[in-house]
Amino acid sequence: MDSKTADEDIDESEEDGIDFEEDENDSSLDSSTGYATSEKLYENVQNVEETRLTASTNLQEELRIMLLGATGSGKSSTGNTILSCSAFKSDMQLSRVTQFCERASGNISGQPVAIIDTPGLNRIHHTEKEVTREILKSTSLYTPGPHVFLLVMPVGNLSNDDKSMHKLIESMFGESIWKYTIIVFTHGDRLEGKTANDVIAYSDKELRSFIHKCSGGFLFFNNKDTTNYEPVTELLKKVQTLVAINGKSCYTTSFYPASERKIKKKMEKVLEMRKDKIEQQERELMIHCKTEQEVERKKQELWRAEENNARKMAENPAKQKKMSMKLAKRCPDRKSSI
Ligand SMILES: Nc1nc2c(ncn2[C@@H]2O[C@H](COP(=O)(O)OP(=O)(O)O)[C@@H](O)[C@H]2O)c(=O)[nH]1
Ligand SMILES: [Mg+2]
Repeated sequence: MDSKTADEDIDESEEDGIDFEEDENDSSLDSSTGYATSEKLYENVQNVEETRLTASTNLQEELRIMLLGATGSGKSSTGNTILSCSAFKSDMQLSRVTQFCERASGNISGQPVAIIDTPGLNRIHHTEKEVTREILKSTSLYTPGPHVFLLVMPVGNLSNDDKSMHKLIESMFGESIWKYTIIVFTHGDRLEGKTANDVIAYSDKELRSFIHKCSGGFLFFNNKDTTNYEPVTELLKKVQTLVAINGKSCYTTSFYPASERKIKKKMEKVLEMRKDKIEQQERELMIHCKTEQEVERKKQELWRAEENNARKMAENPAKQKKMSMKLAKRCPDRKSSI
């Protein structure tokens, strides 16, 4: 495999005279958002693991549900409870927790669902930024976007970590995210005979105001009791109600805060510019790898590296400026911005 870094290649791309100018009429850009369409950018990408658990013959639209929350909050277990099988790794052993977004499909009482599990939004495995990147990337990957986010947290009052995580979520996804959010309190086995509503009624004010913010309300899951399917059917009803309240729309990347949208636009431009190089590297993988699985794994690695580099370029105005100036010298007639 070509061992050149994306940065080195980008310098070469300049030699090739790649145009950094923004083209508003580019047909690869979504006309409403101005971003490159995900179909265009990710047409050959499969950088998340997809597990088809149930061959669904149902023609109903699949509901896309994305799990968010801290490491150890019970996201993967909740995904498994919903799908009634061990689709996601769930463990407190750090080496086994989810590092990348993963998707698994199944159905709830005949309704097709796709669950997207995500790495924890706290700094155990990765830096916060890397996790943020991974989640944002996969949000745009599952076009047009999730119908619902499940914010998974163990039952209890809000800690300072919870509050800063909520701030992080809002800065990543914009305030609109709360319109698409249902809170799932895990460890329902701790209720000790109290009703879920009583637990919330006697919880502190901050938790109750946070629940107010989330349009989908809350429910409790006991992931240790796999014999009780009732919470899962209750969840489906809540998801369907929320989808109705949102006019059957789903969360899209157009809700990203302006700063994130700007980065994303630049990032997609860099990836678009590098498309030929990436495709060339993909062809080389096909020659050098022994099995299809190896090709897929290497492709995932390649895309992760490319996207991380594109993000770094997009986030680093100094580097962009350097690139633009180089280009301007080479091609003085061009408006050089990415
Ligand atoms: N008692 C109890 N344990 C749970 C529940 N949900 C998750 N756990 C445990 O909490 C730990 C972390 O769960 P996991 O799903 O891996 O969390 P994630 O990091 O958010 O994906 C695991 O040991 C689970 O078995 C629950 O409802 N009740
Ligand atoms: Mg997990």
